[in-house]
Amino acid sequence: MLTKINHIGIAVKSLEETVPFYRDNLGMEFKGIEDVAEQKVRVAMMQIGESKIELLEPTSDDSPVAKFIEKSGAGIHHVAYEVDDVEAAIAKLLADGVRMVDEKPRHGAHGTRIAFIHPKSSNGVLTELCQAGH
Ligand code: CMX
Repeated sequence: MLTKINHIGIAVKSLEETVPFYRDNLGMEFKGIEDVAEQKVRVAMMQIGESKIELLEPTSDDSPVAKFIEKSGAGIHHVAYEVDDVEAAIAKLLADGVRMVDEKPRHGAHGTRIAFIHPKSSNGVLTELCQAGH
């Protein structure tokens, strides 16, 4: 069902303050910033080899990422796994009794279709299913 890790999401207070560390100190390639209105976040995608780091800045106080930073501070927020068919993956997990945040796919960054597994069902790690955009 899962084909590889698509990206690791990291919650940050400010992209402007954080991107230079990943780009200049760690030497990752900055792929640009995208506003994901549906998720109330601004996203900077950083590329390192075939792996990606997604920096997430909340755009409003009621953003899930704002709530996360308030409770836990900035840091690793979720792990995203790539799937070929996000609907099929959701259906399999629901049939297995796994609690989904999203029972239907939502729009993620870069044209992806995403769905989150609730952290209560994945041992405290917010887990994202991510189907690449076409
Ligand atoms: N990792 C681990 N646990 C998390 C978490 C995270 N990132 N975010 C929330 N939780 C935990 C909370 O600590 C809380 O635990 P307790 O009940 O033990 O206190 C529990 O989950 C519920 O959290 P909440 O914020 O009080 O309640 P909500 O149900 O409103 O929100 C969640 C939780 C996961 C559904 C919400 O944060 C969410 O929908 N997240 C997904 C959306 C998102 O993060 N989008 C940005 C990514 C965009 C992209 O990749 O393109």
